[in-house]
Amino acid sequence: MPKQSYKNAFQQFADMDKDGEITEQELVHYEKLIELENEDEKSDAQRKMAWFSLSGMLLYPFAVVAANLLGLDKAPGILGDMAPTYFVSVAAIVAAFYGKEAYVGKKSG
Ligand SMILES: [Ca+2]
Repeated sequence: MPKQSYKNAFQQFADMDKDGEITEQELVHYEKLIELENEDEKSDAQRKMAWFSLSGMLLYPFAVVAANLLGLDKAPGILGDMAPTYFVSVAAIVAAFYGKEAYVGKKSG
């Protein structure tokens, strides 16, 4: 049953002139469409990841302060020890993202 409905959905989507047949041209078009959609999703995910990393970096000092205020006496020290590794890793992620954006923008623009 699910197999059937999947096929129907595919047929409806790929069959652009709705004549009930999927020609090679329609298949190529469909393939391109899916490819573009995936590309879009991928760049969305990467953008989200870069923003998440960046906000983590910006909120890091507040986490140290918050841990201190909460009376977690060891947490600020541990966070402080982690900071160098953390900042370098996040900077690498963010740099990779913007580098890629710049490269792709240059290539297509
Ligand atoms: Ca058709």
